[in-house]
Amino acid sequence: MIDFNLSEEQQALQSMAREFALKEMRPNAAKYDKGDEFPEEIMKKAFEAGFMTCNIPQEYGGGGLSELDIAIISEELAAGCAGMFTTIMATSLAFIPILLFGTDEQKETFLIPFTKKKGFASFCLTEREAGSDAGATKTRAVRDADHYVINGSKCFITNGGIADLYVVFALTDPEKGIRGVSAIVVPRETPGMVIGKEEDKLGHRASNTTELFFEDVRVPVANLLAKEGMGFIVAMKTLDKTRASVGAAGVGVARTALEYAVDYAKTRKQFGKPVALFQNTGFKLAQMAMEINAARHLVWHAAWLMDQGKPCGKESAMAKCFGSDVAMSTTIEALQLFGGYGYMRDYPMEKLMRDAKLLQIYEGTNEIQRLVISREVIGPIK
Ligand code: COS
Repeated sequence: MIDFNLSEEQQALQSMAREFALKEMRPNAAKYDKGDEFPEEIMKKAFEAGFMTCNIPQEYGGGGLSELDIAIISEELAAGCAGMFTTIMATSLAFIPILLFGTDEQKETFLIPFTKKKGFASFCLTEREAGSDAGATKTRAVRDADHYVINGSKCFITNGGIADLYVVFALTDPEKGIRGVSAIVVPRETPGMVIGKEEDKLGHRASNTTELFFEDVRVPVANLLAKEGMGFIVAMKTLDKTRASVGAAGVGVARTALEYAVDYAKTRKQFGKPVALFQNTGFKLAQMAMEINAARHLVWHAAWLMDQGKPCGKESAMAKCFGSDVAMSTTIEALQLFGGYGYMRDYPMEKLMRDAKLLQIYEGTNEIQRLVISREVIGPIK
């Protein structure tokens, strides 16, 4: 049975997230886009509203929301400000390896504190030489009695400078390559954790992105997730789950661009009439609306598969890839519709376009998404 109705609870969540985005995020988006200041107060309110911990099960004090619920919220928050959304999403991304592979004790130790007090977390996979080729990790974790000693570095880490907890992917057995990577939880206060420079980014400027250095960072073996050598699988399974929410963010960014474009087209007059009455404008708006709807359906389908416990790697990659491509094309077209005004910082269009770009890059570039999809589409070759 197919049902496109949202439940009453989902409609309430959607309204709450939309109100938060419109009241707290959107009016402050331009201010934090300058990148001089972190939106601490807004994040505090996001924590109080439950957005930061909504993917943590209720038994550990979180919201216990379904993937579809999270997709609905993600669209709304990203429609408010993609940079602020990224801070929230990156925190829940780092919870997922613990949720999927942690023991009960690890979940209690690492997740419950986040439900009691506002905090941020970081998923630390990418390195200078290990971006799309995520298995090429060089960071080392060497066993020393009942500890691991971690040395190496990570780059482009969202929340790197503000996180209280890091999930770090490091080689425990270099001989084994991809099968020698392990996932280890590192609390912020561990000696040897060095925060590198904060990146000056094109978009998502309300979010914090840094390098990280590990200098003889000692953590108990109890912080290992799953088993030694399972780190790559931990990372892949995590990304399978989270990529759809990047697609949802793409829908949110594109939807905002369309809303602004429709308003502008109805009020901007040229050649004696509103530009919305020119067929070229109408067709462009129709195209945007069509693609946004298609992207949302891909996102919701991927989320639904996850909620059913069904395989979702391909569908999650499709949702991420299509949703972020739609965000890019919609923001470019919407900016064009604004003409010269669209190019000016006084108007919201150029920020939306800059924000859309990162959605095509992070959590696996769209080229990687196409690789993941194509491998499944083609299947084994004899
Ligand atoms: N779920 C479970 N297992 C998976 C998996 C998945 N989604 N994807 C791969 N694996 C397993 C494979 O089955 C394989 O296991 P075996 O060795 O037992 O056969 C192993 O992992 C290696 O997989 P594969 O051969 O496909 O690895 P590749 O090096 O070809 O890389 C890609 C796979 C490119 C998909 C991966 O490196 C990737 O996703 N890169 C992008 C990383 C990324 O998203 N970075 C963003 C930063 S994090 S925000």
